[in-house]
Amino acid sequence: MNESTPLLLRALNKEKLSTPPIWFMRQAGRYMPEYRKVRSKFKNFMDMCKDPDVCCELAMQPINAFSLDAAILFSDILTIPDAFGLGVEFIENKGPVFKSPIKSKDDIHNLIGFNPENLSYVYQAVANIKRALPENIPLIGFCGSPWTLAAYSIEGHSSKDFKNTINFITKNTEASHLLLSKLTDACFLYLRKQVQAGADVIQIFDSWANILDAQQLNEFSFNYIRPLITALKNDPVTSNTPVILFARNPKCNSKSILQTSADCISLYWSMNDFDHSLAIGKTALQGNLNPEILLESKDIIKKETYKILDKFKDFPGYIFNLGHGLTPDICPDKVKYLTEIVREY
Ligand code: 1CP
Repeated sequence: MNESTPLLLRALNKEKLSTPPIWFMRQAGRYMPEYRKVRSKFKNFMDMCKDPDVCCELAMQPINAFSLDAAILFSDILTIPDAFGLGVEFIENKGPVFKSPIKSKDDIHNLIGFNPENLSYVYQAVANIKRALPENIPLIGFCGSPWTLAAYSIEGHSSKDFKNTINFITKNTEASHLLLSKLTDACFLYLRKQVQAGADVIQIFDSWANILDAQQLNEFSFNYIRPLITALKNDPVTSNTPVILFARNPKCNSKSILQTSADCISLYWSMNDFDHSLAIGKTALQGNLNPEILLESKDIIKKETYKILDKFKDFPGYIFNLGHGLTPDICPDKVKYLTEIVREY
């Protein structure tokens, strides 16, 4: 890759760069006043996600505010369960709530087939964002991991520990595997459509990897992420599209996460025992800064950011990001300051 190739793609190609590319998980969202202004026009969050022009405007907001090195599709991971007819709603201060969550084996057997065309509003948003972006800024498409989508679909809402889901998969293991394979097929078709519409990179969010023990993590999560990535690598449409995997604080050793064959591992902020030496030349790395640091003073932000940059300065293919998403309580000025000090380092 040459000097004119976007920094994000060079890092994903495992090149050592003097300045890392910068983008942030949840870079579009409630912490930005310009987001809140658009959001106030919609009663339902999902209605906003179904408007491709609004999604384009929202995805461009952080690019315009902070000149980041990548845009991410504005949408949500729960579009897939919604397309399976589970009725996803977002309730103020409560988060997602499903009208018809999965309650039994029969619900899984009777699930309607996934039709990727039902999510054409997402691919239209991808195309619009791609058109709005300068040519040198790549667009990241995304989906939730099959496990994380299954957890919301069974629990029916968010939860700290997803106890009902853990009970369900323990009691209904075979049917749970059927659900996970249906979700894996849906994720593949969905991501393929996003790439056809213009996504340059894909990120898979396994946001609830942390609630599984090591054995369950392999059985219910990585066992589906691995074939999903393999299917993407074997399809002519997606074979050249780099895949980033974010797993929230997974209870596994570095080897098993590397065995997913993701092109890049997005490190949660507390994943400090991840063995970088095993990743050299195999995968790029991303993230690792605790987002809560952004609630601190500029001095502390600088000190903690430099610790992360020192840690990855010799790693071939590091992408600067947080160890999880930006939260609504973070001040946009601090986000701007963070991008400046990374580029000055
Ligand atoms: O009322 C509002 O304004 C809704 C807030 C919001 C936003 C801005 C939600 C609801 N989703 C989003 C956008 C979103 N979600 C994006 C695009 C924005 C960007 O990154 O710039 C992305 C990539 C997501 C992905 C997402 N949604 C994840 C994975 C990332 C992560 O943080 O781990 C998850 C778990 C969700 C579910 C979700 N969506 C929204 C909420 C409140 C939740 C629940 C979170 C929980 O269970 O605690």
